[in-house]
Amino acid sequence: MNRRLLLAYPPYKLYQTVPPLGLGYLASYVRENQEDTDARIIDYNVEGSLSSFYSRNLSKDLEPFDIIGIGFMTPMETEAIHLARVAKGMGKSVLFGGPHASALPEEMLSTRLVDAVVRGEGERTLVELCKIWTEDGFGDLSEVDGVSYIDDGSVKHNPDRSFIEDLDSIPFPARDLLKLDAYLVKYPGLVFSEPTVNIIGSRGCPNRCIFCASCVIWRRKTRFISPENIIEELESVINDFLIKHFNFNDDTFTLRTDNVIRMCEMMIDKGLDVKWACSTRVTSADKEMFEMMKESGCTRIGLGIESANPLVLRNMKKGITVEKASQAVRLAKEAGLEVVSYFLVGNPGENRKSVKDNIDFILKHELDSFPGVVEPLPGTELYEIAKERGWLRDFEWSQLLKAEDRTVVRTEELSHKDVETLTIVSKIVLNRARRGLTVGVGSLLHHLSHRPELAGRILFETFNYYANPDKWT
Ligand code: B12
Ligand code: SF4
Repeated sequence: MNRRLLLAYPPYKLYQTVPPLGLGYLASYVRENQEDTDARIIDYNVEGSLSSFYSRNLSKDLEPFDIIGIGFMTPMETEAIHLARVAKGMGKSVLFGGPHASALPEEMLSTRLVDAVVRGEGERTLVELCKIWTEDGFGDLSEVDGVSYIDDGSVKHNPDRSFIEDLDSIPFPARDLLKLDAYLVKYPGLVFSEPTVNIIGSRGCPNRCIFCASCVIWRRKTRFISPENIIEELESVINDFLIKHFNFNDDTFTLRTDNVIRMCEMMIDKGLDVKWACSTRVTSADKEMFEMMKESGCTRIGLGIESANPLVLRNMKKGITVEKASQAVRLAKEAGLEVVSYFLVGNPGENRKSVKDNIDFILKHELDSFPGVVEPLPGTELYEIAKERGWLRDFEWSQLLKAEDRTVVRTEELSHKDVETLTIVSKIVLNRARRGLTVGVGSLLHHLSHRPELAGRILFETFNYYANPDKWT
């Protein structure tokens, strides 16, 4: 029987966004493996503003479909539930997937708006669900690995779905179902100012950083797409969409140096003439690889450093050292790559001294980085630690990562307000140092007006920093 599947991505208030690749993969996999199912995608991030989502006639969007599959991250929970409520009200079958629902299947099912939560990798599970769908809804869910559902009033969690071993066997994401142009109009200049496509070369990360939720979906197993397959995907994007700028969205793109070097060689040999960027860990920094990357068109690399304090790095189980981070920045810069790095404030062990270490590191290495607050995402070790130690404020999941510099987690030495204040002061100080006095003062005024309740603290800490930076500990 013919089924109509809508994969929907709720809106999220972020200054920039990119197409949801996960939904693109699901759609292409269904298209290839379940011919009687017509899959479509709506990303509400490019369909209007966050507020217009609530006034929009969603029933009109959902009407043509039988199954509504909603993928989302934690800050989008409220909007995902709103969409599910409209869909259920119309008698549709509703599925939740993605990192938030995978971490909290019971909570999601307790809304009674969802037929099943698809945990982890979704392609094969979704195809099986489409197979058992009839006009009466999903049939027997008990045999479908990777789903949680309610049976006879109680929640059932079927065994985890095994991973697709050969990632090359998954068709390229259905970019034809995504309004690629809309992202470029609404969110220009995400990585490059030219039209850019996001792409991945691997799934999963083997590391154990306590704040990271990648493991919720990928369970710390890493699989790689072959360099040949990546090149084929790049060529297909160049041919189909005339786009030659790419941003690799992998957790740790350079985990396999040999794969990266092979991919770069092919890019050069084929004269692809692309520009690209990626993110990785400082532990996989390699001179030869960085040089090849540069030669093949890579202009920018993101490094997850997170902290320049040894104790905080140890506590967050980052598995890197400050020295290694310095070396990676140096190697990347020597190869001619622009370095973007990420720093977090509020992991266990954080105090004034460790925040100052971050500022010193960023200044010493002339990085254009601004620390952000860490948030306890569901399914992470940080959430468990913070809960056990009583470090969490009362909060709703949908609040997380919604507003800049707001956190619900404290540390041994820093209160919630301290974590927020020190993050803001880091930004002011770094703006002043890297971009000049006017920008520094502008940054101070901006934060004072946005956080009037923290104004006294911000002024006090900023004054203290400049009075004697070396004693700001
Ligand atoms: C690239 C990326 C981004 C990009 C692009 C996001 C996008 N629109 O796709 C950018 C930089 C914009 C981004 C932003 C954010 N991100 Co992000 N992001 C990632 C990253 C590194 C890769 C995502 C990806 O493409 N994966 C590849 C595809 C194949 O996997 P997938 O999307 O998970 O989809 C699969 C399954 O989840 C499942 N599935 C997903 N949806 C559905 C729906 C249905 C119906 C079904 C059946 C299955 C299903 O099947 C898919 C195929 O197997 C992940 C980490 C990771 N490794 O997954 C973090 C991650 C998803 N991001 C995260 C977060 C927190 C954010 C932000 C909230 C951060 C912030 N400061 O605001 C924002 C949210 C913005 C937004 N609305 O998009 C967290 C999410 C945790 C959580 N509990 O929500 C992750 C896990 C990072 C982490 N290490 O903790 N992100
Ligand atoms: S290295 Fe990156 S992706 Fe891997 S666990 Fe740590 S933060 Fe997550």
